Amino acid sequence: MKRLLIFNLLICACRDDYNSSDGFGIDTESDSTDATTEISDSSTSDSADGGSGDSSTSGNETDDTDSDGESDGDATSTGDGDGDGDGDGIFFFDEFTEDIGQWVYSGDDGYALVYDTDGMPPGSAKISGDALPPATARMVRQVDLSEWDGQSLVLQFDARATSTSMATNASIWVVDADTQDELFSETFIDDVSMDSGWDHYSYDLTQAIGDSTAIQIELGLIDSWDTDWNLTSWFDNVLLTE
Ligand SMILES: [Ca+2]
Ligand SMILES: [Ca+2]
Repeated sequence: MKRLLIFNLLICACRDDYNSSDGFGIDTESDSTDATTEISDSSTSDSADGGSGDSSTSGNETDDTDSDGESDGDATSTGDGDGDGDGDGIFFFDEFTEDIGQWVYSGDDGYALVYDTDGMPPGSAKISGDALPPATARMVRQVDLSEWDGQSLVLQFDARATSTSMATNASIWVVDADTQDELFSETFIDDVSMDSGWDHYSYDLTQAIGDSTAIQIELGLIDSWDTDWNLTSWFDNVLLTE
């Protein structure tokens, strides 16, 4: 609805300009100058937001104020509601090309979160270590949902887990960042043997989020054994979209 309103407003602004020009009988030469100016504005605006990039908040804010009303695509992409202002519907996409980015470790001291060269392609976040039960080891990333429109929220990632027994496991938790209430959890690699290999996982979190305005995405493993089974998990291509 928000996108439609913005688009309609831009169309109205454009029509008003057109009608007032006709109404005041501006001559052909003058119209031609206006048209040239508008084309010039349009061109500048489009190049400023980088075309496919839409990479900066300032770029879209500039587009919001342009009155040419033409279809540069920003009228529909500005209101994507993901709160980061880049108009692409992506909250974040972590490929771990160089480091673990904004993820932080949370869990038992016996485990640690580090950057690793394994991955899909190489470069991932790795959790490994050992602890006495009950213990979890998680990598956590906070997400601001205050601008989210509530329509759709999907988390995807690639994961691999290994151990030296049948204890290989990996889990996802989604937690309200303000109350720490658990909104969703699932053990998606559940006590399998040795090496799960890389696989892709996708979760529609739309219903689970409720009215939370900030959440934590948590990915990790559960250590339920006194024994050190060399539990390790890797995560790559973590993508949250609306
Ligand atoms: Ca990677
Ligand atoms: Ca253990």
